[in-house]
Amino acid sequence: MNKKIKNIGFVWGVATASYQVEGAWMEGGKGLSIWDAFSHTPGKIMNGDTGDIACDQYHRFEEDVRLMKELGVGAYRFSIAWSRIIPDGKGAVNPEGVAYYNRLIDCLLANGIQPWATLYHWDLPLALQFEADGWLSRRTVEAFAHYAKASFDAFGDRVAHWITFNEPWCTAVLGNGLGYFAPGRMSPDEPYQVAHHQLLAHGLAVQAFRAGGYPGVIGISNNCDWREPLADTTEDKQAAQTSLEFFYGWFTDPVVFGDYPAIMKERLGDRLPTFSAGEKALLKGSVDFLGLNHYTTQFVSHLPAAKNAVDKMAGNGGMADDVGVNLSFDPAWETTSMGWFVVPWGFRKMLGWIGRRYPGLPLYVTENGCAVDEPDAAMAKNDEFRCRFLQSYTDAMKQAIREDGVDVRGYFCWSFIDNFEWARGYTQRFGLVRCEFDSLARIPKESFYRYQAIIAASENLRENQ
Ligand code: PNW
Repeated sequence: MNKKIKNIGFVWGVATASYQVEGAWMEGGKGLSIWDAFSHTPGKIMNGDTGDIACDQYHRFEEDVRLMKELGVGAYRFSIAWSRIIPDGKGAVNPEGVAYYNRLIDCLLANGIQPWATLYHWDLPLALQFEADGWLSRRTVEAFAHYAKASFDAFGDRVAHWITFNEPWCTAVLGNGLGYFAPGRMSPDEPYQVAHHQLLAHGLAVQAFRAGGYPGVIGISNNCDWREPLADTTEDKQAAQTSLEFFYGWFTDPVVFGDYPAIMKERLGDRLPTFSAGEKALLKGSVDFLGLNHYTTQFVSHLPAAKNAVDKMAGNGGMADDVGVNLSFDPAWETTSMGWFVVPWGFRKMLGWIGRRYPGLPLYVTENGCAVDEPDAAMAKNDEFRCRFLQSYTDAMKQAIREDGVDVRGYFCWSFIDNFEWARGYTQRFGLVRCEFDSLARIPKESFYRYQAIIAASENLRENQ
């Protein structure tokens, strides 16, 4: 029997986020966001860098779209800055903000590139942090639903792929646990509250999307590193499973099954907020697809229960004590300039784990890529490390699709262009295209051409299953 699956499609794309590339931080009627405030706070960002100008994509998107077309991608994943659409977070829509994304979306479509819009990539309107305590409050949940509906109304006729939240884990753990990202708070319990409110906001946005009858599909982009058991023991295997449930499961179980993983409820007791019956129903099945942002792998071993969460917050990924695991790595692994380990087989295993836990949902890799130390344009143009990274990770993904049968439908490289890398400022370069941050010139790197070749060679990726 012919088992060929024809025309199911596979999308190759590139990704960015508003605060990291747009610049124009006080233009077009935009309100301030928590990242504007955070980056302007002394000591928070390496070298005192800010996203005030970034890659200036706000003014240069036409050039960027031209380069994307040359690259051969079928989709561009960007994020909408909430504070451009609704400057104070909850009031009237700003027509100039809508006009900017209309220009971007129309330019993409005119060049045959599908716009994939993320609603929240961390740049919360500052007014909501001041007035409503940000994601600690239900008022922010309601404001998000209002903003999401305004975006669907403005762009839903042309944007067929929506992502509600980018990596709510980072907002929770890095923003409200370790204080490393905006809003810069340090707490053992706030991550769970902030996570809870982001999940409810996701649920309300999806409800509005479905009720509104907009064409297209909606999902969420959750990040997860692979966790490999250190030893082949029941305890370490259980530790790896627990670790993955506390990471990807924390944000994915609720939107698929309607509740948190049982292990989280057991471990955290009343530190973990609970969903009412109505909220469970709202969340259950609230994604048409899953997104995975994946960067690295670590080993996991069992750690006897430790209760001292506050003292140990900064160790081993922050929540290691709640999770009850110890993280480690193989010194032979190569690292990126972020210090992240390059382990393509971990990516393959990660995709398999998601495919088994959440069967029936299409999976998109909404971010994968690496930072390389590229002090000058000549070194950037010769980014052999990134070429090898992309080749090995996309090869691992192809194995997951063809050999393990995982329903992966697309891959987005992070990132299209070097950009503002959050707390690390401009010290980390993730782009296929170099950005000269003084002249704002764009220079394609060797990896741009490698990715172009990977795309060209993979036209029928899903055909022979
Ligand atoms: C993701 N971690 O961030 C984001 O979605 C991007 O905006 C970012 O530029 C990219 O990955 C590279 O960092 C992450 O510490 C930041 O585990 C930190 C972590 C993971 C993802």
